[in-house]
Amino acid sequence: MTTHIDYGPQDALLVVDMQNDFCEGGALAVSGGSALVPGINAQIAAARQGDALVFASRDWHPVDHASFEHRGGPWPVHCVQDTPGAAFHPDLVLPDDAIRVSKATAFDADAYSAFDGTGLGGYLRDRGIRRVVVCGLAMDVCVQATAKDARTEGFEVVLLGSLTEPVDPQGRERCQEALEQAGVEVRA
Ligand code: VGL
Ligand code: ZN
Repeated sequence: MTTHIDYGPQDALLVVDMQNDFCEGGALAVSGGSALVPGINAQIAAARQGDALVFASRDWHPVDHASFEHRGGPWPVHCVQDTPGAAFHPDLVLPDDAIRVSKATAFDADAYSAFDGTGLGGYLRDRGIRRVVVCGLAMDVCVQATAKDARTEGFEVVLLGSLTEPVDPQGRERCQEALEQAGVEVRA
């Protein structure tokens, strides 16, 4: 069942990193990633219906990014700019006016949060946004960092718990507790 959010013009839906490399068959696949797509599409439709803003972040690394194993980083090569793995999931229905946010684009730095180095916080404030609704991948990496930063930036934050999956299958509870501690409302 889809979580019902009563979207309005002061809300932003932030779909985090629903890219091929984070879904089944991708370089850094999160189990259950692809299965989130229909529910996320329903949220996008509901957000538009309620005149909320829709954002989609993407991990968008240059070749030889500092986070890759061959550069001493923790991750296999993933989400290299303009490769199929970096593309949004083919079934994700992103309206043309959804705002794409690229992150972690520098050679020498990683950025897990969609707010990190993007100017997103200021932009949301300029648009009069008060609440940010978050879903996507991965729960224990970029979703967690993004939801925490959204709180730090002063927004009310709702995480759609059934529309996110962690890299570490054991990570869900720990992650949920940390987020609730940070003032994020986690909804089923
Ligand atoms: C992510 C690992 C490395 C994510 C990004 O989007 O959750 N995870 N880079
Ligand atoms: Zn990455």
